[in-house]
Amino acid sequence: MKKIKAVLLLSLFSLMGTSLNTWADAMSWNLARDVVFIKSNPAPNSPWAFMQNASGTNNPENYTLLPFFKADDCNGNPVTCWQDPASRAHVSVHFKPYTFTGNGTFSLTPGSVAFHPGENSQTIIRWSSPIVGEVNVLGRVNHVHDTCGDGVAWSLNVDGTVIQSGSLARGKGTVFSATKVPVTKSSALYFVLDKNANFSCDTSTIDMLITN
Ligand SMILES: [Ca+2]
Repeated sequence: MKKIKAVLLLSLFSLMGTSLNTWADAMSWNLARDVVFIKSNPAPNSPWAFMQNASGTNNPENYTLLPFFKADDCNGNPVTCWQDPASRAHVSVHFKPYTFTGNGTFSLTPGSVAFHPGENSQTIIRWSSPIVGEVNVLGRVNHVHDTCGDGVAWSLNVDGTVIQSGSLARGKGTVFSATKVPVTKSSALYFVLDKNANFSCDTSTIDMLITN
C-alpha cells in the first residue's frame, strides 16, 4: 500500500512539474500592462521602447529613440510620456480618464496608450524579443481624433520587413495580427504610425499583445 501511495505521489509531483514548466515557458507581453508602471527610461528589463523615424524611409536602421521621458505627470496631465518636443512625436500612457478639447474632442480611458506621429516623422513602438522561438501578435489601432486631418497609415514590421500595413480614415480603427513569427534575441517587432500627408489630429490609441 505504501508503495502504491509513493508511486501516486511521485506521479503527482511529476505532473505538477510538467505543468509548472509548461506555464513557465508560456509568456506574454501586454503593451499597456507592461508600460503603465515604468518610472525610468530606458526601463530596466523592458522589451518595449518608443522611437521615431524622420528619414522618410521605413527601416529600423533609421529609427531613433524618442529623447524625452517623464513619468506620471507630462505636460500637466496624469500620464507617462515619451516624446520629442521638436518633432512633436509622442507616446503616452494615461492614468485617469482624459478628454481632449480644442479642435474637436476625444476621450481616453485609464490605461490607454495613445500616440501621435511627428510633424515629419513616424512614431514607432518597438518590442525587442527576449526569447528565441515563435511569437504571436494581436493588436488594435484606433485613430481617435476625428475632427480634422487625413487619418494615419501604419505598419507592423519584423526587423526590416513589413508584414502588415494599412491606412485609417479619420475616426476609424483596425485589428492587426500575426502568428508564429520566428524571433531570436536580436529580433524586434515594430509598430509604425505614419501621419499620411497631414500631421493634424492624428492622435491614435494602440493595444498590443505578444505571446509565445
Ligand atoms: Ca494625418
